[in-house]
Amino acid sequence: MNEYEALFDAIVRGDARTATQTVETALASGADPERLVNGGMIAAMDEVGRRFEAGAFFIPELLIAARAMKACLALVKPLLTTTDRSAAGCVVIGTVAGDQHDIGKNLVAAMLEGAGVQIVDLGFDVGPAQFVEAVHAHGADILGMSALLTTTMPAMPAVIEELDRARLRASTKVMIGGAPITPEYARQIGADGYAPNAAAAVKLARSFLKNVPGGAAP
Ligand code: B1M
Repeated sequence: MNEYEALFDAIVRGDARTATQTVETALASGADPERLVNGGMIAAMDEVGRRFEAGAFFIPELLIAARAMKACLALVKPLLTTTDRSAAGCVVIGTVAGDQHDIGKNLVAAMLEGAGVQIVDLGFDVGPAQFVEAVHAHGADILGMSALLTTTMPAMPAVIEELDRARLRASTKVMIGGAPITPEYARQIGADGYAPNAAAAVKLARSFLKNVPGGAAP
């Protein structure tokens, strides 16, 4: 079993100790942190989701797998730095109201931070007022929302409406993501962009920050 398979296996089993040891050993022998995330960790969470859907896993298995994933993510987070750190700007980010899934959002936040962006992470189950107050308080350039449940997707347009009411819509780019989100949905609710994964989220944020004074170079 190679290091990616070992990591995949440990996370699916919810064995945080083996998973973190595998990450530490792999990093010490020069493994690419992004490959560990994409090749081992995310693939493992997808498998956990499949087993949950098939009725083979229940909430406790989801929780212990998520705990193992988070412990591994904490180890690679400081290493998720892009070589180009010129994307100055501020992003307020959170998972929308009613939704507790924060692993993907944390990954996006870590990658953005690694790209030199200031991150205000509001956590999960974040309501419209909290998002908008944070944008106002930090003078954020971008508001980022994550949703993993089809039932919490409608919380996204509610945040955009609140931003509009606070007269902050024109000065704030809105980017969204999460497993059930599509580019069509982003267009439909009037978001400025959608990213399917953390690397694409960094690209999208950089494209928005091009026009910010002191932001990413064109
Ligand atoms: Co839940 N869950 N869960 N869960 N869970 C899913 C999402 C589900 C698809 C599982 C399934 O049935 N196959 C399903 C949703 C079905 C649907 O809505 N159609 C589901 C369900 C049903 C539920 C509950 C309702 C179960 C129940 O109680 N009966 C419940 C809801 C609780 C709530 O939120 N109110 C629930 C609970 C949980 C746990 C708490 C146990 C745990 C979350 C722990 C945590 O996050 N702290 C959990 C988990 C772990 C999952 C799965 C297995 C894994 C999610 C994950 O972390 N993926 C998930 C199945 C799956 O997705 N395969 C599932 C890895 C992560 C890196 O990917 O989050 O997609 P992802 O993020 C990606 C991209 O989407 C993108 O970039 C990230 C990195 O590449 N992205 C963005 C994300 N946010 C972005 C923002 C951006 C840009 C890109 O810009 C701002």
